Amino acid sequence: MNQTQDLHPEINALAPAVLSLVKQAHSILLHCHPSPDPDSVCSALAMKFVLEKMGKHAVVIQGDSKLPPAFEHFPGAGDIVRQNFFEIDHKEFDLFISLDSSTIDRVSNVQPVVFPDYWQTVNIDHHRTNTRFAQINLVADTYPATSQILFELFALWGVEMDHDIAANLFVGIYTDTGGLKYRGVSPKTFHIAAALIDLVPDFSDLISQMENSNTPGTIAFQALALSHIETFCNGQLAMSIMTRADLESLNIKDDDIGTSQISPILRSVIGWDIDVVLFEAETNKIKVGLRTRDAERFDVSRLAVALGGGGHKAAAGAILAMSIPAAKELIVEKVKELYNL
Ligand SMILES: [Mn+2]
Repeated sequence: MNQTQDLHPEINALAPAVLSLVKQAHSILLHCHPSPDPDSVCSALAMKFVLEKMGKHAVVIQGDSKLPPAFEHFPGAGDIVRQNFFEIDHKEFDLFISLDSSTIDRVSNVQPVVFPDYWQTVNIDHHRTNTRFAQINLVADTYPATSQILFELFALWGVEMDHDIAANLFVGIYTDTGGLKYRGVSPKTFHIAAALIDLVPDFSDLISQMENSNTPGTIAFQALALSHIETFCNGQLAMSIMTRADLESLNIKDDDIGTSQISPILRSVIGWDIDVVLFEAETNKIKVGLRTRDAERFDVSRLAVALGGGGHKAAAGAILAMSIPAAKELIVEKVKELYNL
């Protein structure tokens, strides 16, 4: 496998600087982003294992959202500290490594995040909308997963892979690529996945446990989402819109909600070029998931940025502090403006 040839220049250039910060550090803080996906959680867990191999003290906090039950089988998940950024003692740490987070409010959106001046900070990510909010920013936006960046970073650091590191990196890559099928997946991604599963003979169980952790509420959410679709812009924009009252009437809990389970169904419809899943997480807190069938014509990361969020060309998101009708109106207006619909 020819890995070094097409290594992202930022990985090559910044690997030594990040390693030297790690070597100087005593205690390192890692986090999961709000509404974490496996790439967020698994890249943090893989990094934690690597830091511990180097003799460092490292802690992963779950951040703003409760760890989904489907992620409890990931190696090391049991040690994730169930606290957010503002519930921990910042003085216990001297290095912060943010993973899979494009903006500082992906660390927490409970209140504005300010890093203590005695921290060194590193931001490793693959979102094209990354705002480079840390001291060292390693952003490889052509990579399909943060976990793939870490695979190459660890190789440059000379880390010896083991089962638990490899299992987390594999799950991160597998899920962020929709099972190795999304754009951004290259022959290299398959080579890396193959190298990882060499160390993870139980990979099929890991994926199966994760994919088969639905609750009756998950299905209720899916049914609700699919029965609340409205289309706009000559049918090219499809929105699934759910109010707090809708969710409460079916007793749907936070754990039951996974917008990613709805998006592939919406995206599969011919003509629905842009898909939005929009629900009221709390009063005046609207979570918005954005997807498209055609990432070249309808780069939804632009829409996400226009809404104050971020993401990738084909998958992005935002959180809006407004009512459902206002959010709906704003999204339609931005879609018309950005894509001339
Ligand atoms: Mn990711």
